[in-house]
Amino acid sequence: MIFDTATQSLVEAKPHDIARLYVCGITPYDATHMGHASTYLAFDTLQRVWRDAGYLVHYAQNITDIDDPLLERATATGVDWRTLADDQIELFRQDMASLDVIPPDHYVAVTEMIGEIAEAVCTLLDRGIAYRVPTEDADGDDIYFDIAAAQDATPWVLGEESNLDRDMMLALSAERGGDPDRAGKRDALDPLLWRAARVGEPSWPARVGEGRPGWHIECSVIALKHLGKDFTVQGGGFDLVFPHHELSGGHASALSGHRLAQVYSHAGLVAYEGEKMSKSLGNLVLVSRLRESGVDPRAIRLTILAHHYRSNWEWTDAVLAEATDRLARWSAAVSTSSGDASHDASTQALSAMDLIADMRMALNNDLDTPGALGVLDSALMHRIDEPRLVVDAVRALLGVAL
Ligand code: 5CA
Ligand code: ZN
Repeated sequence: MIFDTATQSLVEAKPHDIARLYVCGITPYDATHMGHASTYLAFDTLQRVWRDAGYLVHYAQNITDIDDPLLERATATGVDWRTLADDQIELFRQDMASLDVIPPDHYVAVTEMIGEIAEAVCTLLDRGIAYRVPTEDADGDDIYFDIAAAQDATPWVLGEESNLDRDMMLALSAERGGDPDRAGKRDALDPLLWRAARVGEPSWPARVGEGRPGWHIECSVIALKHLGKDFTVQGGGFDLVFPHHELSGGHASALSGHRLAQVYSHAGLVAYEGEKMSKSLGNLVLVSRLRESGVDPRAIRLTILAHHYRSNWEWTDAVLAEATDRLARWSAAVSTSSGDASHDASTQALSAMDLIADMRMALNNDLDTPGALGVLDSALMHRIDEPRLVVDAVRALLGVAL
């Protein structure tokens, strides 16, 4: 069972055969902060629970390696945007590996998909679900998605995923990369599909006109290509509910005639020093810096897992210290339990299989990692009959090697 943002309820994310998962990837600058790590660990847990239940998992993730914020950062720091993106992607990969996150099967950069995204924009134009808006500072037109036309032509309905009212949508669109005040649009909420080439900005030749893709269409096209339509779970942080997931759902529906995904799942946001940890505010705790300062990545992982994935929580030194203690306690407990040194052999040992069943039950209930940690905390105070089984289960289900 997992919580679905669209229906606001717990639903079975139970694939028929293969579990297909898409999680929105990084825009590669200021990687990898604890907010990123927390979101990717939430879906890593989902993948582990599916695998444990015997499903094959197909997992795709994008890299937004061309977008306004990345270009702005490159300009501000005088670094070539490609170099910035490549360095940050490499750092992200290392951080994820250090945290034992199972990598996606398809890890796809937007810049590898420009041709296919441009063709999708052509298709939407041909179907009358996209339109051109003339520009003053470019030779070609910008191209926008026509929300009203998409709702007429497809089963998709604006708001069915986010459940927000129009005023809220307008506010969030302005805040999160949209341009509700752009003149010439049919609806203020219509999102950009294709941006005509501007002087000094990277662009690619295409049938729709030289330019580069908008944000939401990238994820729709990458997900459709690698997972197909109507896949099992679309994931990301809670900041992506609107406009990003709502509109990538609209684009996918306009392209395929089907829903993007069966379940929309969102991870809560990690804060630091009182505010959402974000690149724009600069209040970042980076995985790589903690690693450099000698923090055990398993303790970082346990810090994140100690919070339910849907809760908003704050990174502090204290939560890291608690996780470091827990790691030490668990490690000591499994080695003592194996050697049986300090436990009274005459008392009844706890059954490893029962303990593992309790962990599974917690995780199957909307990925309740704090519950699973609690099961281990209390069980590991006792002698366990087969501690190796527990070590294996903690490794497989929680990604922590004791
Ligand atoms: N490239 C887009 C998605 S297509 C993007 O949002 N990139 S990002 O680098 O800003 O974020 C990468 C992932 O981390 C997204 O799923 C986002 O929702 C999540 N995220 C960002 N900040 C936080 C935070 N403070 N807490 C939890 N998750 C976060
Ligand atoms: Zn995305």
